[in-house]
Amino acid sequence: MDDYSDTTVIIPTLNEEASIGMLISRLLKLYKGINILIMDDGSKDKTKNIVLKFGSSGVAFVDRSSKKSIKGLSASVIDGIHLTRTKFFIVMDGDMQHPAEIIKEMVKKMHGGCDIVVAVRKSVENWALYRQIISKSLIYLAFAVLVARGAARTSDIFSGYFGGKTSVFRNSYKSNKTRHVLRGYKVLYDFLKCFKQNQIRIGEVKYSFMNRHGGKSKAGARHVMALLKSMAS
Ligand SMILES: Nc1nc2c(ncn2[C@@H]2O[C@H](COP(=O)(O)OP(=O)(O)OP(=O)(O)O)[C@@H](O)[C@H]2O)c(=O)[nH]1
Ligand SMILES: [Mg+2]
Repeated sequence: MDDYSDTTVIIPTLNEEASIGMLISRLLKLYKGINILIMDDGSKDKTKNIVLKFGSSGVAFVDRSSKKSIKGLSASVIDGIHLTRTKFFIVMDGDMQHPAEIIKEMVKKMHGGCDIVVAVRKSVENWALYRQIISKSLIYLAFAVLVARGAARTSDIFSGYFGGKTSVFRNSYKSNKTRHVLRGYKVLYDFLKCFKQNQIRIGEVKYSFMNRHGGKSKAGARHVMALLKSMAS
């Protein structure tokens, strides 16, 4: 069995009691030595209790609710990247929409020299038509912004499932802090726009996006506004 102790899986959470326990068990079972970092923004359900039951065996829970720092998905991921103690990290959702099985391939690509590895969605199942139209238009616009700036790109610029070399992301953030929309949702996009196209090596792994396993979606109109701000900064 391969050893995954050089990788940390960062999982931002907000009320994910329906799936977080199952997801952590799955990661620990599949990947020997893996580190898991739960970045929680003050879940009001049992998320915290469930995570703490795993003890300190490679699973850490960060309660951001008491912190004065900005709350948000991007803010939580960026904090997680700074708390990561391993050479590599992977960000994934806590609602089982991101299949844990492909982490093996993602880590392989990072070991092979990729600075960033993006899990690329093959299909989005069961999305309402209006959500598909809005999503497609925003993708074209955001992609065009990257092309116009000669910035790095990949076939799924809005993927929430990605990873990379911890040092590469930390250094980029240090030089581009003000370009990150911390309350936003598109943390990968904020990083891509800060790299030049030939500056970094990007790898891709394909997967099918699944429906949420219980819990509620937090995606909404305010995140579209945050994204427009991202494109402009
Ligand atoms: N820490 C933190 N996590 C968040 C926040 N908003 C969402 N999350 C988590 O980020 C992940 C993605 O959020 P989702 O609501 O599933 O977003 P989505 O996958 O685009 O939307 P659905 O397809 O409807 O599930 C989940 O693990 C959420 O619990 C937040 O403000 N802070
Ligand atoms: Mg989700």
